[in-house]
Parts: sequence; structure tokens; C-alpha cells
Amino acid sequence: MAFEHILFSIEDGVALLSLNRPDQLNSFNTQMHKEVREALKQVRQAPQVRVLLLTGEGRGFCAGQDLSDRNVAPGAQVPDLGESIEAFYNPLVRALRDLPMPVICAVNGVAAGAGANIPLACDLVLAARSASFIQAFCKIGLVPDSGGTWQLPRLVGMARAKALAMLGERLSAEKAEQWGLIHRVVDDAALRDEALALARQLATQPTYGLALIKRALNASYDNHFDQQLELERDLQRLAGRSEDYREGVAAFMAKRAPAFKGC
Ligand code: T3D
Repeated sequence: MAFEHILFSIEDGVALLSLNRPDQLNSFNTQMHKEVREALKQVRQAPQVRVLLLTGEGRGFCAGQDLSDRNVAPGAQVPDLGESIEAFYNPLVRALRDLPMPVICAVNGVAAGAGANIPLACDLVLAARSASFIQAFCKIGLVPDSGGTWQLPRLVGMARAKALAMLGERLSAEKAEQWGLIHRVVDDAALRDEALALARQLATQPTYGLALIKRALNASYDNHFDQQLELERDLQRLAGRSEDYREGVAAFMAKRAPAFKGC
């Protein structure tokens, strides 16, 4: 598939996927959804990829659904937005969350609607100082989607989640960091370089082990303590069988730097 609305490359173990409809603030139309889906499939299938970096071109990260694709003219057929969620947004956030490698999101500008929640399905979120997050759904009579109603209370607490979702006010990147919504704010000019440096560094780490860490932490929201202890046992068993574990211990004992292969 030739990509028209995204930029996609793989280099040094890092897959870089950049949303590329800057004039529409990288809002999603059907074609962009299909291209992102195809790129994520390639990331999953390419054995050399050990990190995904998701970002956007231009002054916005993503403004959610392209509203110009929705016919709300008087007399137009009532849309079934559930179909769009089922076909595109839910599979997208599931794919990001389930990808067996670290997913970094570099939020380069305004992130609104689904565009504010897609980063929350990633593992490490960096944001440009000028970026902001807007749960814009309530402004057009909709409900936060793409996992927003699940992520927000867990990340920032119910009081703040309700305020964000029901007021739809702009949350600055700095406040998002203070509230624990994202990992780190970075100066605008440095965002791409810092995100790439982090991605390249992670691409040298034990990818399989990092994927297991991601599985354990993602599961922890839903597990009781005893269930989580059992999961840790099972995942540690898998980790202990990996080549990278052997290499990590051998390198430590030999006082040398490890050379992880990601498996
Ligand atoms: O329908 C389904 O499938 C259900 C799923 C829904 C998921 C959702 O994401 S629903 C929520 C959709 N998104 C929004 O409601 C956000 C709409 N956008 C905004 O509120 C503002 O654009 C921003 C706060 C994000 C940024 O404001 P600002 O002032 O920096 O920029 P702007 O001037 O509003 O936008 C710049 C251009 O992008 C402008 O086009 P123009 O006038 O230069 O030709 C604007 O129309 C366009 N744009 C921005 N967001 C969207 C959009 N075009 C289409 N769809 C958008 N979502």
C-alpha cells in the first residue's frame, strides 16, 4: 500500500510513523486509518523493529475524527458512529497497547478528541511544551472514545477525568505532565530529536523483556494483588528463558556492556 496520509520508515530498529494531514491537524479520515493499520501490521511483522515512535507532522498531533467526513445536514441519514469506533478507533488503540515492544508517542502539538486519547494507549508519552490535550468530544455532543473513559480516571483520578471530559477545556502539556497523564514535556524544537534518541536507546534494550513489562503493567489495572503476583511469576518464567536474560547476566558478571538481541 502506498502511503498518502502518513509517513512511515524503519531505521536502526525504530519504526517512525508520523500522521501527515497537517492542514486538517492530522485528523483521521478512513484512508488515514487504513494506512496506520497497515503500518502497524508491518511493525508487528518486521523482526528488526524493536520500538515504535508515533508523532504528527505540522502544528498539530491529531484532532481526532475528520468532522468534514460526517454528513450532519438536515434530513441526512443518522450516522452509526459505533461502526466507526468498532472498525477503526478500537482496533487502533488495541493494536498500540498490544504491540510487543515499547511505543513512544511524541505529541508535537494540539491533541484533540480521539487524538488526545491515542497517546494514552502508548507506553511513553513525550509532549512539546506548546502541545495541549483537549477532550473535545463534549463540545459536539459525543463521549470520549479510544479508551479515554478508561484511561483518564486511572491516570488523573475521577475528579479531573470528569472535568476534562465534561468541560472539554485545553490541558497544557506542562499540566498534563504534572497530573501524570504523560511522561515528560520537552522544548518544542527538541521534541523530535529527544523522542528519536529515546527510541534508539530503547531499541538496544531487551525488547522481549520490555514487552513482558508492558503486559504486566497493562494488566495491573484489572487484576487483584494475588492475580498480579501470579502474572509476574508467569511472565518472569518467560523472561528467564530469553536470550537477553542470559546475555544480561553474563554481561553483568563479565563487567561488560550487554549486547541485547531483543529476544
Ligand atoms: O465520527 C466518528 O467516527 C466517531 C469518533 C469520533 C472521534 C473523535 O475524535 S470526535 C472529536 C473530533 N474532533 C474535534 O471535535 C476537534 C475539532 N477541532 C478543534 O476543536 C480545533 O480545531 C482544535 C482545538 C483541535 C485546534 O484549534 P485551532 O484554533 O488551533 O485550529 P483550527 O483553526 O480550529 O483548525 C485548523 C484547521 O484544521 C481548520 O481548517 P481550515 O479552516 O484551516 O481549513 C480546521 O477546520 C481543521 N480541523 C481541525 N480539526 C478538525 C479539522 N478538520 C476536520 N476535522 C477535525 N476534527
